[in-house]
Order: sequence, then C-alpha cells, then structure tokens
Amino acid sequence: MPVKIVLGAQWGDEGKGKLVDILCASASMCCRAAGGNNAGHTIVANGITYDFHILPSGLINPSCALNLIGAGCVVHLPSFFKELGALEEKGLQNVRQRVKISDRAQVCFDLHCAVDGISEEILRSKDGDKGMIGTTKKGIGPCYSDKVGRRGVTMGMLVSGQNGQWEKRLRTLHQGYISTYGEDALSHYDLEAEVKRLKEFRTELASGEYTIDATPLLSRTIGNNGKAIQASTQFGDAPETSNGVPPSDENDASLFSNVLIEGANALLLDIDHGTYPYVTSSNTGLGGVFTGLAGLSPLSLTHPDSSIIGVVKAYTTRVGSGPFPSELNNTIPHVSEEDAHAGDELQRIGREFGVTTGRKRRCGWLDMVLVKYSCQVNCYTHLNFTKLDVLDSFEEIKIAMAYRNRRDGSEIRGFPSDLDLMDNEHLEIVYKTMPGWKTETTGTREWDKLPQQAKEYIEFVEAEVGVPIKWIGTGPRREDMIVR
Ligand code: 2SA
Ligand code: GDP
Ligand code: MG
Repeated sequence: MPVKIVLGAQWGDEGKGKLVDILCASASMCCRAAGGNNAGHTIVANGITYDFHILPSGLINPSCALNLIGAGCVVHLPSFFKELGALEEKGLQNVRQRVKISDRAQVCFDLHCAVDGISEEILRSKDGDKGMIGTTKKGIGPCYSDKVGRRGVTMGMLVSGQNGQWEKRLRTLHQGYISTYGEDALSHYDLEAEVKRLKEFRTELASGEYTIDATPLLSRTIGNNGKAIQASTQFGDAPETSNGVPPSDENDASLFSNVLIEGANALLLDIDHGTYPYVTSSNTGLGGVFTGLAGLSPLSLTHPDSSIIGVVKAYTTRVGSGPFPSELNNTIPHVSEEDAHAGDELQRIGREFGVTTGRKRRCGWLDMVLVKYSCQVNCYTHLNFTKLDVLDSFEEIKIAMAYRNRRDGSEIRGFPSDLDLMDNEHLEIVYKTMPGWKTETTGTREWDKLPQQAKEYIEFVEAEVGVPIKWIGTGPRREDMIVR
C-alpha cells in the first residue's frame, strides 16, 4: 500500500497542514507519529480556517476514515477534547468516530505544562530571554523526559486502570518535581484537580473507544508491503491469515487505501538532528516516523506511489530561540538596514505568527545549506515549495548558499552542530541574489502562468538540492497550489 510522508524541512510552519489536507482527499488514513499539541497546522478550506494541534489534519476530510495519534506522540487530554469540540463547532462530521490514539502514546499532564514554564523561567533567570528554549509551554519536554526516564503514563495505563497505577505514577512525578523545584514553584498547579479531571476523561475515553492497539492495524496496512507471506512461506510457517498476520477484530485493514503520515514540527527541531538544545523533544525527522508508528515497514516506501515529501518555505522562519544564520532584523550583527527591512516584510506579508502561541516568527532568506542538510537526513523524494506568493513584492531575493567562519574566512562544511560556529556574530553567509518578479502570483494554479523570474527561483532551488519540486504553494487556501 502506498505511504506518503509529509515532513517539515526547516524550523516548522512551512505549510505542512495545507499539503496534508490536499493529499488526504485520496487517503483513508492519516497518522501523527511524534510531538503533541505544540504543533500548529492551519488549513483554509471552503472559506473556513481550521487550526490543528494534536489532532491529525486528515480529520478535515470526511473520507479520511481513520486519524491516528501514534505511539510516539504525547497527548494532553484537555487539549485533545477541546480541539475535537472546536472542529465540531466548525461543522466537521464524525470527528470523534474517526480519531484513535495509540495505547502506547504518553499522557501529557497539566503537571508537565507547569514544569515546562518553570524550566523556562529558570533558564531566563540565568541568561535572559536568549537563554530560554522558547518552548510552547505545552509540557512537551518534561513529558518526553518522563517517558525516557520510564516514569511516564501511557494512554493504555490510564484507560485500562491497572490498579490505579497511573494515579500513583502521577503523584510520584509530582513529588519528584516538588523535590527538584520546591513547593512554591508548583503552587499554581492543583494535583487533586488534575486527578479528578483525568478520572472523568477515563470514562469519556472508554465510552468513545478512542484508544487502540495500533500495531496490528499498521502492520496489516503498511507493514512489509505484502512481504509477510513470502517470509513465512519461505521458512515453512503457515500464515495465520492471507497476509501472514494474526487476525484482529479491530478495524479491517482492507478498508484502507492510501496512508498519509503527517509530520509535526520540522527537521531542524529534531532532538537528534536539529539545532540542539534549541529543539523540541521528539524525533521530528524521518526516523521518528518509524519509531512512532510501529508496524510501518520501510519497504512500503518502495511502492511506486509512496513518497517522502519535504515541505520547504520559500524563505526561512523560526519561532523560539536558537541559531538562525540567515535571520534578518536590525538586532542581528552584520545585517544591513535593507535586509532587516526585508525580514520585517517577510514577517508582515507572510503573517508569520505562531498558530499555538501567537508569537511572532523570526524571518530570513531561504537557506540552501540548511535545506540540503534536511534533504540528506530525511531522504525526500519530492518537495513542496510553499508561500511563493509572499515574495511577490520583493525587488531582489537572496539565497544563502554557503557559510564562512568570519574569524578566519574558511568555509564551513555542512550544517554545523557547533552552536558557536552558528552564531550570527561569527558566521558569514555567502548569498546569491536573484531578481524578484514584482507580479502577483497569489492563487496561481499553473506552472506556465508563473512569472519567468519566479520559475527561475524555483528551478534554481530544485537544481541545487536535486529533488523535484512537485507542489508550489501560492496562497493559504486549499486551491492555491501548483502541481507539476
Ligand atoms: P516545545 O514546546 O518544547 O516543542 O518547544 C521547543 C522548540 O520547538 C519549537 N516549536 C515550534 N516551532 C514552530 N512551530 C511550532 N508550532 C506552533 C506553530 C508554534 C507556536 O505552528 O506556529 O505557535 O508558537 C512549534 N512547536 C514547537 C519551539 O518554538 C521551541 O523552539
Ligand atoms: P505547518 O505547521 O507546517 O502546518 O504550518 P503553519 O500552519 O503553522 O503555518 C503556515 C501558514 O502559512 C498557515 O497560516 C497557512 O495557512 C499559510 N500558508 C500555507 N501555504 C501557504 C502559501 O503557499 N502561501 C501563503 N501566503 N500562505 C500559506
Ligand atoms: Mg505550524
């Protein structure tokens, strides 16, 4: 079965949600593999604007029958139910029946959100705003830390009860955080209220059958791409069912056709491959798709209709702290007045505000060093180049082509992990300048209708990275897309 994986190629907010929505028209299953409600995906469809955070964006499409929150995700239940309610208010049908959560996903507590805020304040008190990670304060870091520390609570533990183990664990976590940060720091957090609320959610979760063991289903739909039969026959084992996987009374895999995997956040925020420590706490790259959705076989990507799609914004943005070599504003060393103005214009025209927190996003020119690194890590087969229309009014457009060490003029090879090298004070960027097109492209749907300079910009990027740009975004609406 074909699998399409949509991943953010920069620091997030490239417009993944919009592509996921478009591709979901022919997908019956949409899965989130990692992250929580820190993500924010805005989709404009039929004149309505929808914001998705923890829920998979496939819910927008009524034919997308199963929207799975995979084992690699963290789920804050009050936000989960609030988001479902908001989608219902906007008229989306059967959203509760079409969403499932893996019983291995972690529960993200209000306690984690409180601790997220406390950790950020500690960083601020030491090094000011720049020392903070600039998290969304959705509890992501603390929740993943507790997961890896084996102190966390899975959705399965919460729903099935297991002698109230979840409650004991939550109380132990609370005690642990009090020992670390002191009672005062946590005085705004109400443990008993959270326990009471979770008991109510347990009832709601059980009656709505929201949690499932996702592995058998994924294994039958996108596991081994039919190879299970051959393997078991080769070794003389009779397959238990026609595809070699034990039967399950859960959803019938044959009901599903295309499967779409919706990446959250983006490669440069990946805990292993991003600009550590200014990252989120999950694997947001290709690797996280496989750990977060056990049962998905890498071989399913060999299907001729499978793809790994990197979503690349036509310029660069970042929200939160951390290195950003091509950032443009007047507080960045070595940035001219003109370039600082371009940064402000990208922010204004692109309406670059966080979907989850409302924070202003930092803006800069497209960075090819970063995009090439992203291609190396995530092995994209195709790209979606987004927000081309935001560049319509620019006289000139710059592209960061290489990094140099300002201290000795040497070229920096690859995308460095050393944050000192990445500091705008020490890093010099070699830019290529291309002419702007000074023509409105908003809503353009055909390649041939794009201005010549816009085509040249896209073709240049495509040739540099060596990955075909199949989609080009020309506006926020579902229809504002060129497909090549
Ligand atoms: P966290 O909350 O622990 O995951 O934050 C760690 C870093 O990850 C960044 N991060 C994001 N970057 C871009 N977009 C995100 N989602 C929202 C959006 C962000 C918002 O779509 O606009 O509303 O502010 C997102 N989520 C996490 C974060 O800024 C930290 O740098
Ligand atoms: P995601 O996190 O990658 O899904 O991206 P976000 O939804 O956080 O941010 C992308 C923003 O740009 C949203 O407000 C989208 O509606 C909008 N958007 C997406 N594609 C385009 C495009 O091609 N042009 C313009 N102007 N806006 C776009
Ligand atoms: Mg976003």
